[in-house]
Amino acid sequence: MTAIDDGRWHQAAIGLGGNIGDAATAIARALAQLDARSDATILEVSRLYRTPPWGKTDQDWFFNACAVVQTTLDPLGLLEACLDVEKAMKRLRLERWGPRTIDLDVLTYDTITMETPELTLPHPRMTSRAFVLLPLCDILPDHVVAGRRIAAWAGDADAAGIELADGRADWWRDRV
Ligand code: PH2
Ligand code: MG
Ligand code: MG
Repeated sequence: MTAIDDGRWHQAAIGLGGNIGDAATAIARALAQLDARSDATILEVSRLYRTPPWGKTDQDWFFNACAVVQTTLDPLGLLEACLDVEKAMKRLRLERWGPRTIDLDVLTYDTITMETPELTLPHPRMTSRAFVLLPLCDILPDHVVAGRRIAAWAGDADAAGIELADGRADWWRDRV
């Protein structure tokens, strides 16, 4: 694994989504749980979006958002922290790409590229998913992934149907 155990702060992007129950509140709580850790701080959160289901289309619409996280964890440590949040929130997932209460995906970590059975960075499908690119473009438009700025990827993405659900800065802080 790519061990970055230097005790210093790194910057990662996380994608969050859900479509069972009150997914907007689930996203807010997941962000608050990550932020409560001493080894991770939420630096910025995108606006909140309502998005049509991607991949498996016969399911409810999702809420989606992205966040920039500052962390001393290494990439696999951050993944574990995300999975811990999903577990603590008793994540319900019925099938791959199907309905779930909460999903946290590590999208980028500094400018690292890595491929392990547990984690591939950048997230291998992020450049084709408008439900990731639009929120990510709110907070990291100039970040380069696979040779292009997020803003460029977002401009090319098929954003059909995607709606703004909450455009307030820090919308998540009063939903917890
Ligand atoms: N997540 C998936 C599959 N499809 N579609 C939308 N709109 N938003 C998601 O977060 C999402 C999805 C698997 O993680
Ligand atoms: Mg996902
Ligand atoms: Mg996931």
